[in-house]
Amino acid sequence: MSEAAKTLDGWYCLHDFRSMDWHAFKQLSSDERQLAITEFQQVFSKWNQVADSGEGSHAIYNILGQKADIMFMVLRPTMDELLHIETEINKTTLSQYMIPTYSYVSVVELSNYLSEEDGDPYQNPHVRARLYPALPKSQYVCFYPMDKKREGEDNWYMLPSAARKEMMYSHGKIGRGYAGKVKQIITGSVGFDDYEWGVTLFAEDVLQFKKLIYEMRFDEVSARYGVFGSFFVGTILKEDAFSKYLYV
Ligand code: 76R
Repeated sequence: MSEAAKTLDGWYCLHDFRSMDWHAFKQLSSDERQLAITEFQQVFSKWNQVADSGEGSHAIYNILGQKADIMFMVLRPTMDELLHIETEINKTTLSQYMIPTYSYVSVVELSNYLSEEDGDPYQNPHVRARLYPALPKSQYVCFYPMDKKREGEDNWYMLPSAARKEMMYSHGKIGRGYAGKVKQIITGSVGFDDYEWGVTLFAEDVLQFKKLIYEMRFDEVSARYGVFGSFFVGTILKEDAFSKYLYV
């Protein structure tokens, strides 16, 4: 048996995708629509209080294309809090006009391929900043789930740890070439959802997602072992623009 990668695990993560049922929403009077928006904004203000106290983080994006209209990405110290948040969204009036289209459950993950440090990593401020991240307010987001292949000769999990380490070094090197352009958050989902990881990327220039992901496709770890789910790309939905977005 090859040695399992060791992971550090941070905040739990829910990616919750919804599509607007504009037809149904338009049937409401403008007063009813306004009430639904105001009620939903109260949910946001609770999330903001949590974020301000450093007990979690969230990001809200408009998704382009027909897979969804809105993505809520929420980070919390426990999975139970995410369950509470999902239920809270579902109980709002606005959610009656939103169709759930996809969701992803995972936990912020750092693996030990490139860093073998002394001491308790959970006490290291640099590590903590990555395990419990305040999500950036970048203009664009890109999310997709992925696996590492387990097929015949191409089985990531049968490789000796030194071989995986070498490939992850090359992966990290490409990634670092995008420092300052793309911020990535890797969340682990083995045992939690259908793929093994969620990849969430943030950038100010949407084209950098394509450039980074394309470059990685030619790198062995992605070229040989990467298996990808659906891609979602979107633009930030700032809270002050929320009622404008919902104006019909
Ligand atoms: O944690 C670190 O920053 C150290 C290096 C590193 C690890 C261990 C790293 C760097 N990644 C790691 C792990 Mn990554 N990453 C992806 C994708 O589309 C594709 O081809 C793959 C999707 C992108 C775009 C990306 C970006 N990475 C992982 C893992 C877990 C692997 C495992 O445990 O087997 C996955 C699934 C994954 C996938 N990676 C980086 C980036 C970027 C931009 C970096 C540089 C980060 C930086 O140094 O700032």
